[in-house]
Amino acid sequence: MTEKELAIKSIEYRRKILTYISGANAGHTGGSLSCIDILNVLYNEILNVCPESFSSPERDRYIQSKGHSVEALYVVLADKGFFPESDLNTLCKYTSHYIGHPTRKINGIEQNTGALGHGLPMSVGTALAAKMDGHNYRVFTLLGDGELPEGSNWEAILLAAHYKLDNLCAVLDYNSLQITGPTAEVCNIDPVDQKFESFGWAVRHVDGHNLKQLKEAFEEMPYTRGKPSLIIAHTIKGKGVSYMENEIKWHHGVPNKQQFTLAMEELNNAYTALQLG
Ligand SMILES: Cc1ncc(C[n+]2csc(CCOP(=O)(O)OP(=O)(O)O)c2C)c(N)n1
Ligand SMILES: [Mg+2]
Repeated sequence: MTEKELAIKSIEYRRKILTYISGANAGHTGGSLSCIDILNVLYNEILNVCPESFSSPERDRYIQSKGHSVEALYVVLADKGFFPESDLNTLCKYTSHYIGHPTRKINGIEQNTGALGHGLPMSVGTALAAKMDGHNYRVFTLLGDGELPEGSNWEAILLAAHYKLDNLCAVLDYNSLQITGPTAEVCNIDPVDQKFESFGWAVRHVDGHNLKQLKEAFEEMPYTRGKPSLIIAHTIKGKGVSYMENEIKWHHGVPNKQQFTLAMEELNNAYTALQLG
């Protein structure tokens, strides 16, 4: 895909995230908008996985540890053909499997997540299994900055380095906010790069909304042979909708009719500007 095509996809995904969250009257709006560029690059440029290969042992694995942002994952999986997009009209409806956190009942989803602090440990196990079984697949996982204080992560960070898992790449969606406030105030994680490095990881910083930087960072992993890779993606919670950006209330806020119209207007304008540019 060209850079422009990828950028257009990001806007289309943002419109869909808001559409389905509004339809369900529930969802994690801010965190989905903050990670969607990361998922766009992963699924359209990096991951060796598609509906036809989803049962292949050699497929790349993506495990979304910050499971609450599942709406971002749903719109990307629908776009890649894992299920019909119309399924998302049932989001969070009684009896629907499309609930507010990832579940393996949905085609394309590798692991149930949502209780924070589980995705990285499962990714470490999956990457270790590849090494032990002689498979070449890679494992990618998405962490939130507010998720990182969960103690289970730090056992996993230690073990990933111990087992030299250079087939593992964790992406930190570093939007500096979590559910109740700024991450630095709730539980500071900085200097997070030095912490990972001291545990034996190789670390890169990128602008988490710059598709080119993201693509290069993924393509160049592992940064050091024998070390797991961490991409610290500096992001903006609510990215793409001016009144949602960096606002804690949009962690799981749902736009009302007027707010939805305004958001769509902004995204439509961005779409038109991109197409003309
Ligand atoms: C074990 C556990 N504790 C608490 C929660 C409630 N919770 C849901 S989202 C969230 C904040 C996560 O913040 P962050 O990881 O920064 O996510 P983002 O900003 O990307 O939405 C919390 C505490 C949870 N899902 N799991
Ligand atoms: Mg956060």
